[in-house]
Amino acid sequence: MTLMTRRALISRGALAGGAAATGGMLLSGCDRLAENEQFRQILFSGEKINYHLQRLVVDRNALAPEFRPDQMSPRFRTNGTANPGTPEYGRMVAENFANWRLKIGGLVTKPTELSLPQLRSIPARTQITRHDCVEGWSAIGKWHGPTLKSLLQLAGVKPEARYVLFTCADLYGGKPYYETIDMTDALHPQTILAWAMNDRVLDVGHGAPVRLRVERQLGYKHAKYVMAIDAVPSLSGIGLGKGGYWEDRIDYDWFAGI
Ligand SMILES: Nc1nc2c(c(=O)[nH]1)N[C@H]1C(S)=C(S)[C@@H](COP(=O)(O)O)O[C@H]1N2
Ligand SMILES: [Mo]
Repeated sequence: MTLMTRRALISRGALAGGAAATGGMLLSGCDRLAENEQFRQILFSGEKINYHLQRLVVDRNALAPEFRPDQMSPRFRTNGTANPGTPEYGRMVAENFANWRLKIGGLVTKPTELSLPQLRSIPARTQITRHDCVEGWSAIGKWHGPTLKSLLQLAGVKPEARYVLFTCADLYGGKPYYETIDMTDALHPQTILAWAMNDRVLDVGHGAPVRLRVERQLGYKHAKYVMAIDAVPSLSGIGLGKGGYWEDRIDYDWFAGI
């Protein structure tokens, strides 16, 4: 719904700007629109209103549907980065992530680093959920890992924290992929750092060694290859300030609630 509305707005804006409204419009139109700061502001303020409206009418703590094992998709495709491909990541894979550490920092009283065995020893949740990508595909998979809430508590998240930032191992234009979620989603019982998928250790394609599952949000919010988790007071100063790689880049909604 929201995305369609915003796409409709985007295409109208592109037409007004004289851009061709066909085929590659979305990207080329958006690049042009990104230069039109006033138009960006209008879109962004609309998104803020939409976010607050959704918060009023939607129970943000409601659970996403969970499925039975026989409903799992026989194939779960990968999307976006399927291998970060950097020398650093290549080394981590070769070492079976023995020297990988998950850094939990920002607005916390005890900045924490967890090895993979440590992360795997934390009580975990298992959930079979549907992943919905904004590009129009869905898949049902089984995910297993500790809740983000338990990790934030471990590090002593401070009350001033309003968002959680995920920094990933894969680079886009030389910089790590990043995403943010608010505290409602961060503390949601189905928001987990998954280290296993479909009863196997998470593979490289789906974000090894850990990836976020934030089940009330669209696919691009589910950061793969998570290296660092930071509790932050606001979104300003992160990337271009809209809270995520795609949000900054092609105006995807920051709030991608489903
Ligand atoms: N680090 C990172 N996380 C990412 C992406 C990415 O490119 N890099 N793509 C996102 C998108 S658009 C989707 S739909 C899902 C795809 O997850 P999958 O590859 O496990 O299907 O990961 C999301 N998380
Ligand atoms: Mo996606």
